[in-house]
Amino acid sequence: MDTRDYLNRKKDIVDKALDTLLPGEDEYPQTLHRAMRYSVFAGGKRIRPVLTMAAAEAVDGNGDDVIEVACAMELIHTYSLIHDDLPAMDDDEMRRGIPTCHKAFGEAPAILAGDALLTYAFELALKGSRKGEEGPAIRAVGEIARAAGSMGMVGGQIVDIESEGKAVDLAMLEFIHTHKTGALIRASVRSGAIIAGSDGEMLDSITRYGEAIGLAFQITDDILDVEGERDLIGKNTRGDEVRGKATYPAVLGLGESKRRAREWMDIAISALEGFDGKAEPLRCIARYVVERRW
Ligand code: GRG
Repeated sequence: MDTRDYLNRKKDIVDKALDTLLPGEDEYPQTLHRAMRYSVFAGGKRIRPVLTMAAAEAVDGNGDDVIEVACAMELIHTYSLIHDDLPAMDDDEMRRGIPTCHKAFGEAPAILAGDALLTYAFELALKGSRKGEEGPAIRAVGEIARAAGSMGMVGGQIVDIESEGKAVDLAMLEFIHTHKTGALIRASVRSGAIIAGSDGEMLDSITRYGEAIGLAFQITDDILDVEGERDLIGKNTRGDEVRGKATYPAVLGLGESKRRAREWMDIAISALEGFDGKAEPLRCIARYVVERRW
């Protein structure tokens, strides 16, 4: 299977859907809608929505049927990037190769654009979920909410901020990574699979896959911050070191971090052992996650 071709095709579907689903730039209040669209269409790999679609396909569903939920995952992700870049958090000037939302629009519009993306994501997820059975839909949306909140991404973010400049052990580092990044990736695959009708052992396997690639993804992100190319990544590198962030390279060194990223990739692929060819995109994405250069 040609991974790049698959990712590009799905990214195209996601981009078109986002364009249709998001309020237009000329829709009142324009500043807010422009800021939302600015960050959503600044680029981005769309890995979370593609995972939602690929997970639905792996359990014999149709990727297109979960498109709204897939888009909702990307909106939550984009909101988190906008807020993470704010002066009160990482205070970053560049994201996805262009000035960050607050640099382009000001702090208040950036905060509100993030808020609006997060809330719209749930409106969208519910709308999309209503196409299928009500039970799985409600369950999926509840899981996305939990993954985004204090027990998931936001919880990981606060621990990450509080541990800046402090000595962090591996257990704490894994807590940060599994919550800050892993929770949303896990929810991306689980929501796709749940809405496509999956449950029981199959869903457990998809969950193990999601948890493993979440870790592989964040370890690779840490490695790219050390040795990636700024122009490819679209933001300044070495930011983690400057801020004294808890990262795998800082705790374990680069070599061991690379070994662990590959180990989690293997665990992700093994989790799909009982699946047929329809899970091939998920297997390819697991490899892509650690081999990517941005
Ligand atoms: C709740 C404010 C708030 C933050 C949550 C997501 C996050 C925590 C912070 C963003 C900074 C960061 C490095 C997070 C780790 C997750 C991550 C690797 C984000 C980048 O995701 P990609 O590579 O980005 O998928 P693109 O631009 O391709 O979508």
